[in-house]
Amino acid sequence: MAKFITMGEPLVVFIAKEEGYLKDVSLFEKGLAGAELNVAIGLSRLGHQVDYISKVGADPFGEYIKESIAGYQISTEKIQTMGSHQTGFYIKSKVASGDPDIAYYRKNSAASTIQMEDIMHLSFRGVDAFHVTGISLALSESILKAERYLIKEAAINEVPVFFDPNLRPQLWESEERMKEVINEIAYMSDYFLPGISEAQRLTGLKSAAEIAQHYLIHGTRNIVIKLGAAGAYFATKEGTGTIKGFLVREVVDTVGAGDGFAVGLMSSLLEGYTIEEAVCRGNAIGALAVMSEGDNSGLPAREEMETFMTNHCE
Ligand code: KDG
Repeated sequence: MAKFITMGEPLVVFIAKEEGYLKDVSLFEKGLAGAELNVAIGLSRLGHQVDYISKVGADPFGEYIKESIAGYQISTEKIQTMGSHQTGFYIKSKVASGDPDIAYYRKNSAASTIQMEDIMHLSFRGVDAFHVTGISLALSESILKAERYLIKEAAINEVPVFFDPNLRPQLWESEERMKEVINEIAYMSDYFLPGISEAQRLTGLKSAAEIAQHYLIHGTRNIVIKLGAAGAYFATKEGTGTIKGFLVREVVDTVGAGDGFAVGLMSSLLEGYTIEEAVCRGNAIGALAVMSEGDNSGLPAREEMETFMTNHCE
């Protein structure tokens, strides 16, 4: 089994139990969230080892997060607890279709204070892949600096960097800054994993093929563009292709689908499968993720994933 590193902000999410504007909802269910944490949970469910680097506040949300993470057999050794800052959370609406509304309560959170001193000692020896998302890059200048350092260290140690832009404009000071930083990291990554509308926003280009060319020319080693229900398009040095998506019975909640895709793609590649097979597994776990309400509750154990995938890949 492979060993992964990821770093980011764990959040508590309160999921609305009734449809309507968030201001009107009175019943919420508590859950665990955070893009990098979702990925860590997904990889761990498939039997892989993950080092999750973060910080939480010395508060009930921080305790809940650490206890839940330990319950997923993910080590909490690299999660610092700090008294000076709080744990972030967010609330999410319930919708009949489309993406839910969200409201963040995370400014100056404990995780946003991650800095060079917290990660400088980290070793990539024995690590098989480093996972990065655009959410952590947006949290503060100090975490951005730390992520840049780790990406360079990963490259020195020949550890592939998987980068999901996870565009969250609310977290950036401006659209320009968001595009500038995300593209800078995309050009440095081994696998860049944008959704098609994210990639269009980042480049101003339209088709997946044009977008892929743009990134490959600028230094991105491989790119996989998520096309929603249509599957995903990939471009590597060896070639390009589109892998069809899976049939989804009912879209319950789209949040976390991209994380599911990353889990499928990364785990499969690291297990030695081809890019076509890996994109197929990405599509499968993305589909499973949208059929459940929680940000990571749809991420499958290996047997469930294999059952779902049987007879579905082409
Ligand atoms: O990718 C899913 C995440 O968006 C969700 O779990 C919450 O990390 C989160 C965020 O910042 O939106």
